[in-house]
Amino acid sequence: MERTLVLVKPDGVQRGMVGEIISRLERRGIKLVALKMMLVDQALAHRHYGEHEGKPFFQGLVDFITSSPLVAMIWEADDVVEIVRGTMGQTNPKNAAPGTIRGDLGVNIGRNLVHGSDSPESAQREVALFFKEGEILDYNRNNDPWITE
Ligand code: YYY
Ligand code: MG
Repeated sequence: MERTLVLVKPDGVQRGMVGEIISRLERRGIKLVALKMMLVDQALAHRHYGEHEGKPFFQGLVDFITSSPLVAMIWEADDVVEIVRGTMGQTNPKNAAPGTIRGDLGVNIGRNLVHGSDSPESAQREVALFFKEGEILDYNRNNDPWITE
């Protein structure tokens, strides 16, 4: 089963959007298998956003993501990376479709509320950065047959 890392970034926590964002993902039908609130340090921020090192927005991004607590989660489903990216909307909330998290709740690319891994490979790497295997739970949901055939 595919997994993805989702972060409610510091702006989402500060704005009281944690419940709203989790609720949207829950309603989609995907399964929550790990969740914690944490303060990300510089080292983790650099590793998580390593692909963006050297870009003009990198330092601002690291400062922002380490500035205040965030909520880290792992969600599970077939094709969950693609499903979550769709529910999040485009990177820049200005261009994100209405009905998506970013399109409904944000206006600025540097305050886009949520992170979701961009490929199954990134997801594996990011899940391992944020969670120990023992923090990821394996359980059944009785309504699964009503969500996927
Ligand atoms: O995966 P996603 O979050 O949608 O976008 P990325 O291209 O990976 O960029 C990571 C993060 O960096 C983005 O969510 C906001 C920020 N950012 C920015 O502040 N300015 C940019 N021009 C591009 C990205
Ligand atoms: Mg990305």
